[in-house]
Amino acid sequence: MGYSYDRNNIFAKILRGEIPNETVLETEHSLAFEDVNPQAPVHVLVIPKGAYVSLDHFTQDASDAEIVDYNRTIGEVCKLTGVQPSLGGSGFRAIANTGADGVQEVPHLHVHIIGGRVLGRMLNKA
Ligand code: DGP
Repeated sequence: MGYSYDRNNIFAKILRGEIPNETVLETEHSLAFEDVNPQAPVHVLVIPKGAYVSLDHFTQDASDAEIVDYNRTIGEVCKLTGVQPSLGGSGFRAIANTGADGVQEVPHLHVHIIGGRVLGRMLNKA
């Protein structure tokens, strides 16, 4: 079963400029913007511009240029938002919810960069 990308998902609309966003950083292959429903003082979403459903889709099918750009963008967001420990920040969590068990709401790869407060343990016991 291959990957099926929904061109009408919300992040595809953001990339086409049909829905506004608060951009943190834009590069050739990636866009970082504020989450509309922040869970912490820092909550930025980083997405590739390409049509990738999930992290596994992206890491298997994206070009080397896209993968490098995307990872560098994540790093740059950590700097720009002040969460990077090596620059005096208090750390962060990077989350890529995927599929049904991962409770992914928007079917376009996004990494959440969340910080600015102590985030607690990684998972609650179900
Ligand atoms: P996830 O559960 O990992 O698929 O998280 C989706 C995130 O996307 C959630 O934190 C809220 C955010 N989100 C949903 N719609 C919009 C939108 O229209 N604009 C922005 N900036 N964020 C959105």
